[in-house]
Amino acid sequence: WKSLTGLHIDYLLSHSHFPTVIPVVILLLSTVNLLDSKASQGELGWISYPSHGWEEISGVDEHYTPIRTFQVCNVMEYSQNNWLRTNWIPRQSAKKIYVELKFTLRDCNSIPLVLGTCKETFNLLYLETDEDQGIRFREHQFSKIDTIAADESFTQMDLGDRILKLNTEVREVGPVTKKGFYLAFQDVGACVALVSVRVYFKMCPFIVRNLASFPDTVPMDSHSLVEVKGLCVNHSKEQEPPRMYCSTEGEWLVPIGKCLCNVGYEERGSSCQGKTTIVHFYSFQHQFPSLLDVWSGWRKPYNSSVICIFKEFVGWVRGVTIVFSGMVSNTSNTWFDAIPFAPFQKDRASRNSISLSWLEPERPNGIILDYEVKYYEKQEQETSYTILRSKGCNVTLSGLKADTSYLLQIRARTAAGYGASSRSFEFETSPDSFSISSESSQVVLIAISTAAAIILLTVLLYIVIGRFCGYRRSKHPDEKRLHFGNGHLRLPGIRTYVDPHTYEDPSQAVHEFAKELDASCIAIDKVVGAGEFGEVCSGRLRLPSKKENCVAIKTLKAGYTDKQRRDFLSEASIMGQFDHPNIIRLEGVVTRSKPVMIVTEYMENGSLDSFLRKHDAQFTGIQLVGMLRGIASGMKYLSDMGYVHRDLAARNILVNSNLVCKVSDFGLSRVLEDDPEAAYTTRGGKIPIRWTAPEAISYRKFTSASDAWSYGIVLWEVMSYGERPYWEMSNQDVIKAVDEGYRLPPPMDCPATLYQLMLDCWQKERNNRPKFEQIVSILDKLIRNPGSLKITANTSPRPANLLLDRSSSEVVQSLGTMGDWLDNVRTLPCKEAFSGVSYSSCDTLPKTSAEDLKKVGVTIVGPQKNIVSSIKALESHSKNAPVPV
Ligand code: ACK
Repeated sequence: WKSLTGLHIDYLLSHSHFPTVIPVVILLLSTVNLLDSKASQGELGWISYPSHGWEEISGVDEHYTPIRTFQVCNVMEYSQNNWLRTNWIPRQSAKKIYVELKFTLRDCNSIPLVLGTCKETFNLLYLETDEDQGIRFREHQFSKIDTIAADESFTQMDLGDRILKLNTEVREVGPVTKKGFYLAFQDVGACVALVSVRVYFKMCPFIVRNLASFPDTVPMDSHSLVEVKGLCVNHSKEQEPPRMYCSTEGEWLVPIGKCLCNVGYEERGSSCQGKTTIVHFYSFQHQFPSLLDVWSGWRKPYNSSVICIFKEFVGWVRGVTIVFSGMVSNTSNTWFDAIPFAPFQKDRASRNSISLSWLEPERPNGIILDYEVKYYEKQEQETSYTILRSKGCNVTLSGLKADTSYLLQIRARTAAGYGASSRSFEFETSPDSFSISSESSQVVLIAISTAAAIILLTVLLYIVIGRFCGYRRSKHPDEKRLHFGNGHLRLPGIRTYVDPHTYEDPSQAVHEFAKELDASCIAIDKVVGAGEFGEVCSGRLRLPSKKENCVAIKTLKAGYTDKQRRDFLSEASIMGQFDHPNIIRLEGVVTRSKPVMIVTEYMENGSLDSFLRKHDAQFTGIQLVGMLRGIASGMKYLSDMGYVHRDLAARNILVNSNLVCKVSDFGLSRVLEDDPEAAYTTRGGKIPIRWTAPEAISYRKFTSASDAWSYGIVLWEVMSYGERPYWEMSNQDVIKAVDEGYRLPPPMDCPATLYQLMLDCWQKERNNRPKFEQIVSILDKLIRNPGSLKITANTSPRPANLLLDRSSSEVVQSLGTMGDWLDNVRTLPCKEAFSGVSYSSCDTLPKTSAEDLKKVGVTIVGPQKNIVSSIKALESHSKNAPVPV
C-alpha cells in the first residue's frame, strides 16, 4: 500500500502538467516563511509515531529538485492513530501564522478489498511552547487546528489517465504568543502523501512612501489595522507627519502625510539627492567684479563642486553665470542672490508723484517676497533717502518736489536675503518730463515698443488662427462628443468624461476607451452573482507576457437586443475613461466573440452592503472611516471628471481583500434600469428613492451635489453595517418625510462628526452640501485624529438640524420633552406615533417592549431595537440619577 502512495507521488513529481496551484497568498513579497519543507535538501527529521505510520520519502518536484515528503497508507488495518510532528518552529515576530499544505489523498472507493477502515481526512494540530522539547512528544498536549479533507481525491483510474490531483489547503492559527510551536499531522487511516508544508506569517514589508520609510511591520491577528509612523528619509523633513496602516493581509493602506527634501536636495526615486544647482550671478555695478573677486569672496559650500563657469552678456546687462552642483548652504547665498532687473518704465507722472513699474527678474534665486525701492534727491547725495516696499512690480512715489531730479534703486528680497541693488536711475518731476536718464534709456524704450509690437502681433495671429481652427473644429465630428458633465465648463488641463451616448456609433466609443480582449485569455471559474444583463463570474485573465490576474467577468446573456448590447457596453465605455484607485478598473471587453463580456478587476469581498452585513460590528472606527475615505476619494475623482454617478449606494461599492472600497456600476439610464432599488417616479423616470436627493427625485436635477446626498446615505449604511436606509418605510413615506425635513437618525455608536457630515450631505439646499474634496479632507482629519471618533452622536448634544427645516414650534410643542427624549433615541419614523401617547412619568418606560411599540404604531424593526435598547440604558442610568421627563 505504501507503494500506492509512492507511485502517485513519483508520478506527481515527475510531470509538470498538473494544474497550476494558484497561491493563496498573492503578495509573496510580504510573507515570511517560518518553515518550508521543500527548501530542505536533507532529511527533515520530524518525529513519526508509531514508527510504522508516517514515512519520510525522497522525491523530486516539478523542476526535478529533490524534496522530502511524508506518506502514510495503512488503510487495511483498523484503529490507526499515526502522528507526524514537525521540529520546533521559532515564532519570530509572527502574531498569526498560516499553514499551507500540499497533499494528495486516495479515494477510498477506488481501493479494492478495503476492510472498511479507510478514511479520507487527516487532522492538523499544533502545540505552542517556549522551548524546544526535543523528542518528548505527548498527543494530548496538541490542539486541533482543523480536519483536512481533500477537494480532490484520486482514484486508480486517475492514475491510469495520468491526471493528478494535488490539493492545497491553508489554515490560519492565531494569536500565537509563545516563543515557538510544533505542528502535527494525525492520520486515522487515510492514504495520504504530504508533498509540502509551508508555515509563514504575513508582513507589511519595509517600504518608502512619500519620502518616509516604514519598517517591516507584522499585522495584528485580528481585523484591526496597525498604525505605523514613517521616518523621513535622509536629507528630508516632515511636511505633515507620515503614517500608514498595515492590514492583516500584509498590505500597506491609507498613506497620509509626507516628507519633503531639504533645501539643496531634490526627490529622486524614493530618496533625496544633492541638487545640481544652477546659480546665476548678475552684476549691475558699473565695475563688474573679476572672477577672482567672486571666488575670493565666496566660501565654497560644503560638498559642492564647480562644473563650469562662463560669462554671459545679455544686452545691456553684464553678468556671469556660475553653475555648480551639490548642497548650497544658506549662509553662502549672499554671493549669488543678486537678481537681474528688466528696466523700469514710467506709468504715470505728475508734479508731485510718479508711478513706476518694472519687469520681474528673469531668473531669481527663489520666490520674490518683495521689492525695496530706495530714492533720494539727486543733489542730497544720499544723505537722506526714502525706502518703500512693494509686493508687486510697481510703486507710486508721492510727496515729491516738483521739477526736481531724483535717483532711484530697486532691489528684490527672496528667502535668501536681498539681492544686489539695481543701478541708479534718474528721473525728474517736471510736469511734462520724466526720463530714465541713463545711457540705456533709448534701448529700453526701443525694447518696450518692440515688445509691445510683438505682443500685438501675437494676439492678432492668435485670433486669426483661433477663428480658423474654430471653424475647422466645428466641422469636426469629434466636437459633438465633448460633453461637459453637469453643464459646467471644465477647467482646461483636467480630463473630462466623455458621454458615450454622444457617439453616433456606440461600438466606436467602446473601442476608444476599452481594450478588446481575446476570449482565449479568459478562464471563467464560477458564477458570483447575477446582473440585469447576465451572470457575473469570477475568473482569470492571462494576457501575453503578463502575470495572471483574478478578474470579474460580466456577461451579456444570449438573445439580447441591439439596445441591450449598447447599454451593456456603455458601462465599459464609461469605466474605461477612469483611472483611480477607488474606481473599479476595467481590464477590457470581449465584443468580437460571444458571449459579450466586460472584464474588470476582481474584488474579493464583493458588494459593500452585503460585506458589512456579514461582518456586523467587527470593524474599528478607523477601518470604517478608511473605507468611507476611499469612496469619497473615488467620487471626488468622478466629480472632477464631470461624471455624475446617480446611483451611489453601498450595493454599488465593491470591496477587495484589503478593505479598499471602489465605486462601481457605471452607466446612464442603464444603471437605474438595472438597480432593483430603483422605482418609477411620478415623472416616469426610475430612481433609487432612498439614496436620491429631493431635487433629483422631483425634477431630475442630478449633479455632483445630488451624488453628495447619496454619499451621506452610504455613510449611514456603512456606520449601521448595512442597515436599509429608512427601514421598511415605503418610498412614498420616505419622499414625504424627507421633504418635511426629517432625516435618518444616527446609527448606533456613530461618531458625532460622521453624523454631522451625514446631515451636511442631506442639506435641502444643494449648494450647502459639502463637495467631495471637502468630504475627503474631513475624513483625512478624522483618520489623523482618531480620538475624535470616540464622541458618539448619541452622547453628544443633539445636532440642531435633526428635525431639519421643521422650525414650526407646533411640532416641538406637541412632542414636548418626551419628543426631545425620542429625538435622542433616534425615532425619526416613530415620533408621530408617540406624540399621541401620554406618558406621565418615566416609570412606565422601562416596561416598554417591542410589542408595546408596535401597538403605538412603531412597526419598523430598526427603530424598535433602538428604542428598546435606549430604554434599557435609560433604566440603568435612572438607578443612579433621576430621569428628566
Ligand atoms: O455582493 P457580491 O458578491 O458582489 O454580488 C454582486 C454580484 O457580482 C452582482 O453584481 C459581484 N460583483 C460584481 N462585480 C464584481 C467584481 N468586480 N469583483 C467581485 N465581485 C463582483 C457583486
